[in-house]
Amino acid sequence: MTDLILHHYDGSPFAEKVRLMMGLKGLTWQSVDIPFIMPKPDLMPLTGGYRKTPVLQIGADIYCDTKLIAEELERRHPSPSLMAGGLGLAQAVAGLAENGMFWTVAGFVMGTNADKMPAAFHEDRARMRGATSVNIDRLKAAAPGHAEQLKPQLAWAEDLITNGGIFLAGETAGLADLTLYHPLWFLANGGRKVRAIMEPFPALAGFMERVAAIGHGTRHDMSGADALAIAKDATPAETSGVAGNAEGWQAGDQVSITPMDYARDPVVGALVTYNGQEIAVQRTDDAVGDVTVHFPRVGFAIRATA
Ligand SMILES: N[C@@H](CCC(=O)N[C@@H](CS)C(=O)NCC(=O)O)C(=O)O
Repeated sequence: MTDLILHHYDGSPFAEKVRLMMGLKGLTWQSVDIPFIMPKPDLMPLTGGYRKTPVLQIGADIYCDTKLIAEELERRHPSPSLMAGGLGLAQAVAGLAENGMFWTVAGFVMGTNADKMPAAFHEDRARMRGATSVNIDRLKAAAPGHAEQLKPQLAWAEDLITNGGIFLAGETAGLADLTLYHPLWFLANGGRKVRAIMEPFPALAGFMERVAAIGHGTRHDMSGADALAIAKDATPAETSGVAGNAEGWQAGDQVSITPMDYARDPVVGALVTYNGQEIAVQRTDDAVGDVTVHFPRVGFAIRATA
């Protein structure tokens, strides 16, 4: 049986990025369907509080954030490589696709479809962003502004595609393509009214077809309870340890790790990895025993708790 367990839901764009990683590498994986709003009762024992989607579980090791998931999949399953064009290209594309486009797409899709979404969804996302209340009228009124912000970014995406080859780095698909693709996929799935904004950019449609053809590898469903039992039976893998760092963190320090952008739920544990790219804590939970929760260093804050 495969040891790759992806906790995700079908509508999640960031999860689509990882499903395509599985496809690009031809991997077989277990799919645990998680709720798209809190509470996420079978996920929290694994992550210790991190709630974003997706999360990759390998035994008692839990990988948070798609940037780290990509690197971990590449480390464990190097061939075929995800890194066509290099990791730097993928991170640069992420600046446009995930820091820029994703938010304008989300604002445009949510604002345009606000009346179709359940109140619980709006409340959850407002809480996740740190807002104290939901204002549907303001969401709707902001949609045209998001659309205008999005148009130049779609033109830049079109420009990247037309100046690339079949894929951004030439003949071979890589992480940069999956990174650019998933906000476009979100937009394309947002209904006829929002999809129309892509019409002046014909290269986007061809690019999306080529990336979609990569597929998702081989997916098997698994229950959340089975995933918890697997974590409980497993032991966290050896880590690369805590290397010297300007902040002075030492192995075993009790720390909290928190996303710096949104969904700032702290994960508390003993620091076991700090290697420049990645940080990880080990923690214990009755449902899963000892688990190591891994994060990218970039974009996450570490604070001492003891
Ligand atoms: N930087 C994160 C972003 C993940 C993210 O924001 N995912 C969205 C879904 S596409 C999310 O977590 N939404 C709230 C939720 O699913 O609870 C990553 O690369 O994994």
